[in-house]
Parts: sequence; C-alpha cells; structure tokens
Amino acid sequence: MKIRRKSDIQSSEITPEPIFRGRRKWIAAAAAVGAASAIPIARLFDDAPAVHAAARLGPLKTSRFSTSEPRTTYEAVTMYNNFYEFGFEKDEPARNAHTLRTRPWTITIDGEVKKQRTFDIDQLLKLAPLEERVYRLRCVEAWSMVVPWIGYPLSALIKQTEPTGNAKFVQFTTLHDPQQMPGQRVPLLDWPYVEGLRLDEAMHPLTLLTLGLYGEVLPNQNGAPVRVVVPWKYGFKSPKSIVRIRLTEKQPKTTWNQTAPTEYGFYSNVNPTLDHPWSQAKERRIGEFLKRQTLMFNGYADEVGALYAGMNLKKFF
Ligand SMILES: Nc1nc2c(c(=O)[nH]1)N[C@H]1C(S)=C(S)[C@@H](COP(=O)(O)O)O[C@H]1N2
Ligand SMILES: [Mo]
Repeated sequence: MKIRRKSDIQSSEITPEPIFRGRRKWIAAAAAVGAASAIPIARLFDDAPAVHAAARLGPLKTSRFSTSEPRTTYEAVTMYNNFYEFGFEKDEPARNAHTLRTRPWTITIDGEVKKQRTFDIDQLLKLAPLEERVYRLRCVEAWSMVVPWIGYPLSALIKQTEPTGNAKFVQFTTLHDPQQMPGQRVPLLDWPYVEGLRLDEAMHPLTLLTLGLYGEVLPNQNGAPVRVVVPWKYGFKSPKSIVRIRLTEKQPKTTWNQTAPTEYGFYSNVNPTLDHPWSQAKERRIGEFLKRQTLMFNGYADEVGALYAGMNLKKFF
C-alpha cells in the first residue's frame, strides 16, 4: 500500500467564474442543511487520507482507439476530481469517497428492452474482454486529462437486453444514498445524478463501460465500481457509480441540463466554437503550462462526426 502525494495543481487558475458562483450557492446550502439537521458541517466532509490499495485488472487488450499522447499522472487522475456526491472542491472526492461501499453492487438495465437484466460487479467484469482505452477527457471547466481507462464498449452490455424498436435514448442513474455520499445531504443538485445519451451514441464503439484505470479497479473518487466514459463529450456526460441504465423512447432528463439549461445542453459534445457561456476554445492539459486549442469532438471527429450529420450543433448543443 502506498500513500500518494497530492499533485501540484492550482484550482484557482482553471475554475471558471460560473463555478465560483455555484460554490457560493453550495456553501450557503451546506450551512442551511447543517443548521436544519444538526449535522456539523465539518462532519459532512471528513478528512480521511487518500490511500492507493486497488486490485489489478487483466489481462487487458490494447485498442486502436487509444491515443499515444502522454498520460496524465495517476496522482492527478485520482486526486483532481469532479464528483459532487463527495464534495465540491477538486480534492474532496479523493478524501471523502472512502465511505462508498462498492461491493455488493448491481446495475439494472430496464425500460425499452425485451430482457430486463441485473448484473453484479463480478458478472460485469467477465461480460466482455477488458481493454485499455487511453482517452482524452475534456471538462467544461476548460481542463483536460489523458487517462488509461479499463473497460469494454457499453454496447456489449446493452445488447444483452435486446432493446425494443421504441428505444431511442439511454438514461444513466448514479447511486442515491446520502449515508454513503455526503454531498447528497446538500440540495445543490437534484439527486441522484442522471445523465443521458442517444441510443446510437451509447452504442458507439468509443463509449466505454468503465471498470478501472491505470491497470487497477476504479478508485472510488473516479466512479467505482462502474461508470461510463464518453470521450467526445464534456466530462459531465460521463456518469459515475451507476446503478441503473434505462432505455427510453423520449429524451431523458439529465442533471446539468435541468440545473442550468442554457449552459448545458443534452448533447454537450466538445465544441470549441460554442461558449458555455465561458469560452471553450482552449483548454489546459493538467500538468502542462501552455493552453492548447480545443479540438472539435475533443479530437474524435473522424470517429463520431457522422452521428451528427445534418444536425445544427448550435441548436443541439
Ligand atoms: N455521479 C457523478 N458523475 C460525474 C460527476 C459528478 O459530480 N457526479 N462529475 C462529472 C464531471 S463534471 C467530470 S469532468 C467527470 C470527472 O471524472 P474523473 O474525476 O474520473 O476525472 O466526471 C463526471 N461524472
Ligand atoms: Mo467536468
């Protein structure tokens, strides 16, 4: 077991103004809940040190979809997170997510399917060959990382359920348990966190059902034991700690779209020409000094551009 050192990242330089606005709201909400329920605020986000004790996964297939760009350090990938269920600051998930119990864990796939299925985490680990997928992850806060994820296409899981002809969309739901997830005791977001994709986006070979990173099972703060990673969309479209996947006929509700509909559309494809409302033209790769130009679809345009042929991406943002 190894204690990891905290990475040297200035959150102030990459946190956009709307997030600061949000943070003030969060602090006010936390204070209100603390007063109402008599949970001392200090106990909402306690202070356990981050330890690294994850089990190895393998064997791993390589993937033609992996980028050869330098990988962001393990330290940064696991200590600089967005996971509001465990706090609002980037270092809070690493400190607080130890309260999440990742076993036993099941994920249910229902809705517009011929065969509703429930899988536990050991079944998921064996459902398809595990691959290493080194993807860029671009947050709408204008930072990015390169992460060696482990998983297999989400399509392999969805196919098990035989979608009906009515299935057009997929909704993902994160665990809802304020006992394990202290952030859910604070009503900043309408918990549980929900996200959604169009069915063809969910079935695209780049969309990864993700069970690990850097050769190991997922650390809790990265969405253990199972999350989705959608590399051509902003990071918030990659929901963590999923318990339910529902196929629907109508476009499902998604947390950030409901919270701030003018800033976060349903599609949320990485698009450097559209502001959110702050500019998305550039990004800071964590660990690098100079900003980079952000690429259309986060650099995955060759793979996913056809999904949006003929669509007005300014309207469907
Ligand atoms: N349930 C849940 N999933 C979530 C989030 C969250 O707060 N809750 N944050 C999203 C955002 S904004 C980003 S950028 C990515 C971050 O993933 P990482 O911490 O593994 O890099 O997770 C996404 N998935
Ligand atoms: Mo994000």
